[in-house]
Amino acid sequence: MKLATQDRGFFGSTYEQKLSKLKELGFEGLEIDGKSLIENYSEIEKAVKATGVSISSICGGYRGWIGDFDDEQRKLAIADIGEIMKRTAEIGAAGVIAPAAFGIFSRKLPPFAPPRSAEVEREALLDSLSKLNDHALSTGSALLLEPLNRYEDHMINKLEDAASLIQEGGFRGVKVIADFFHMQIEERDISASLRETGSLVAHVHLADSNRLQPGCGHTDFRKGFRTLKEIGFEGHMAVECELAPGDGLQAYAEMANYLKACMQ
Ligand code: LER
Ligand code: MN
Repeated sequence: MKLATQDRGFFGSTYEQKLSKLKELGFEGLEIDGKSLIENYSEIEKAVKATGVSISSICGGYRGWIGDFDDEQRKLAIADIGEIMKRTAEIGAAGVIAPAAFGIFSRKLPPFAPPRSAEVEREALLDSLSKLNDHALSTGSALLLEPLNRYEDHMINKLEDAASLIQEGGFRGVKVIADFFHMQIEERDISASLRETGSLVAHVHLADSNRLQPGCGHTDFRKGFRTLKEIGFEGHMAVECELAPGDGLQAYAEMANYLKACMQ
């Protein structure tokens, strides 16, 4: 298992500066968005070669959502992610992360009932996943399907929701990303859910229970990491969190020490 993080302004302004700073802090990968990957591809490729730090994964940087209510927006998401996947495979990242949607509807907030039936939503998701599975297989990349908590999405909240869609479609190019922040809200037992999802878990997001940096909340990372090891997970775990007030670089140095201790 390797540590990665999403980008921060204080890592530097060029990709070589960013990746060098991450190496110094004890991280092995950087998660970036798809637009940045496409627009800065040759700079990023050079920086990866020069520093030996990888681009772990791609998150965001496309239009619409794969489960968008608006069919035109859903098609844009499929087309954009397909384009991003070509570069994702080339740079050696695990895949492109996509939730069903982010922030378009929550069953826990008024008006409580989404505009489409569960059957229609599932059909739309299966259609998007089938097309993205083809893109993933033809580019050698993967779609990393991300369950989000109930306040951010109403379609895929648990690891088993993502796994069930993948299994129904037999999508070999679609995997699951397990985000500790969402899991501590949605899963009854994080370790049991990780075990059940098994080899479909291809990427991880890290934030503590309050979405601050790991070590600033009450999530049991030691237990979760032990389970990830048991199921043979060897990918990147990318920090995606808010930072408690204070010096950012200092927070990153402490976080790296804390996470490494939890991984032992
Ligand atoms: C949003 O809360 C989140 O976890 C992101 O990774 C969405 O892709
Ligand atoms: Mn996430």
